Amino acid sequence: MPDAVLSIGSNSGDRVGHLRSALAELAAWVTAVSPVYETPPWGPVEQDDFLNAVVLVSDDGADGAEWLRRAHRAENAAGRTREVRWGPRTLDVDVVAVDGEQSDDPGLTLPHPRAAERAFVLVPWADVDPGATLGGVPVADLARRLPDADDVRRRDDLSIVSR
Ligand code: PH2
Ligand code: MG
Ligand code: MG
Repeated sequence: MPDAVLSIGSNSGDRVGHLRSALAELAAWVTAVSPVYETPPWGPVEQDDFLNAVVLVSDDGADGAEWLRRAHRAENAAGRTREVRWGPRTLDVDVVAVDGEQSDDPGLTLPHPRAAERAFVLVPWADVDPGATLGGVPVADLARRLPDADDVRRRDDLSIVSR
């Protein structure tokens, strides 16, 4: 199990640039990055498609609260402003899971309470960590059960990892 699993997404402005900027901010801790997926907007707000990816990060000294601070720092560095809940954003960095940590703190619920319903999280997560589980269930199985799992589209033409 990696130390933490982060979901990154963008559906406004330079989407690839924003995802790259998230990786640059988190670079010291990144151990693996999933492929990029084009995903239809999830939730009640009508908006443009997102680009999403899942990033595995590792740092012995960091707990969930620290990953959340780092996630917010990465969002701020990409010029993120707070807007409509579930609405369009330049960069969203969500903490999905932290090394078995469980929390029902409203400021940081772990694992992320809606991760199991979101193909845009589960599909790239299963890609980058095929053995991953969520609540004891393989992430790949959870992904397969979602009716919209086929709507997320892998964009192998896009790269967010510098090489
Ligand atoms: N993020 C949201 C709301 N809806 N839909 C997709 N496909 N991807 C996202 O990252 C996303 C969303 C709010 O954070
Ligand atoms: Mg989010
Ligand atoms: Mg968020």
